[in-house]
Amino acid sequence: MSNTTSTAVMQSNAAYIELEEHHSAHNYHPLPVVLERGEGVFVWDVEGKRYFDFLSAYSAVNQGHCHPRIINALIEQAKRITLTSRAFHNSEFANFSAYITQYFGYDRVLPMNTGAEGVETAIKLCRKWAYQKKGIPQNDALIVVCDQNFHGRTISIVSASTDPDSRRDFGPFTPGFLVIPYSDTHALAEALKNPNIAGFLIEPMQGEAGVNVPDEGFLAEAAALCKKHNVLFIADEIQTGIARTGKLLACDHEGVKPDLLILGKALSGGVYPVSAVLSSDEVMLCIKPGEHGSTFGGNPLACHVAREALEVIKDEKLAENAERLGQMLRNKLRGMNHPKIKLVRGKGLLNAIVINENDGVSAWDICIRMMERGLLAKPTHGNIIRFAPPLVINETQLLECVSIIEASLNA
Ligand code: IF1
Repeated sequence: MSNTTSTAVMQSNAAYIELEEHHSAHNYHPLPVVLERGEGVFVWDVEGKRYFDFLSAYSAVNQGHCHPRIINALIEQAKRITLTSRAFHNSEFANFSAYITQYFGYDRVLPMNTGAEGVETAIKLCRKWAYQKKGIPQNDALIVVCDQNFHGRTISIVSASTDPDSRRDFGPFTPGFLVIPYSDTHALAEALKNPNIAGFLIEPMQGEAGVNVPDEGFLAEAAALCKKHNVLFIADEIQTGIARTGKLLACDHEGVKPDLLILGKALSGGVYPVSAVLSSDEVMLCIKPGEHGSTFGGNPLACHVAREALEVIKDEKLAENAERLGQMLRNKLRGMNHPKIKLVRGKGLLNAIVINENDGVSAWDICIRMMERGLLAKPTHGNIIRFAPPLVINETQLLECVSIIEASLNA
């Protein structure tokens, strides 16, 4: 109670950090900066300092912070109606369903809120299909996943994870997952010999693993193998989708159309939690009324915001911009030939550098230096730094960011 008054007078980053540290769960280790405002590629901290955002809320704000069209859609819809539940129809959901299925070329959509719920939904759809259409015996369906995957934080999803931090002391786990190495056609072909395999769940580029790009041709080969064995190819494009990698979907780089497509994050431009699973009549209609859902899934506010967020992607040609500026970023980073940079990898504007920490200067230290110089990025898996600015970034801004990165490596 007494803190309500103190929040009003506080101003420094340190004061907010201390307050949060005392009262919130310690399930994150953020950079020591407290943000209070955002616009396009920029965010501002509580002391008024401006930064380039090179994380984009893990690719949720692809359209840039507080995009005026998306915020306007939010406000306009908030004044009309926000939530009806799916016990009744709502006009925005009807419009959104028609819009998003046409946008991505699918028969049907199932809306949810968070990415993890989208993945859970895809898993449930895949299992239903396995029993009803493929004829796998009850409770025997298996889903193949990849080593070092990241699909979210629910019990079933961490059951499919290989990351000790995600799993420790969270058991017992959900059965039904089979792990193979990422980007390994041979391992997939071997796994698919098991007739109880129902689906193959994959990130077309692994985010959490430190921006892992699969070998060229792998996605196309994997999709062909799945087709051959009557196994659903399930793409988790929650992070890679919606223009981030230089195409609308990362699967588009290899002309692959997933049987189940999972979207989240940028589906709302980071304005509101919206996720969705897209699929065919054959798969989607396996779930009947009462068998799956969510109070907030498909709510009018979410649907209106998401439709505008998708329109902005097309109108502002953000996939094209990500492709062009991503090439430029990787060229500039590689061109530095910097002893601190072991490797540069990525596609579009989803990139990472692997830091050489031999001199005792860690990736975390470099992120702190970049923060001091006005650029926010976060290390992942120890010595990897992800570079993923909003896709509305322009060439001048990108070059300024390259200078900040270089100065921080040199400092
Ligand atoms: C956290 C990572 C990114 C995702 C893919 C599903 C989800 C995510 C491919 C779940 C979420 C986030 C969540 C965030 C950290 C983050 C992340 F480093 F852990 F891997 F982005 F790179 N599929 N990714 O990337 O979506 O339920 O969170 O909406 O702190 O857990 P969600």
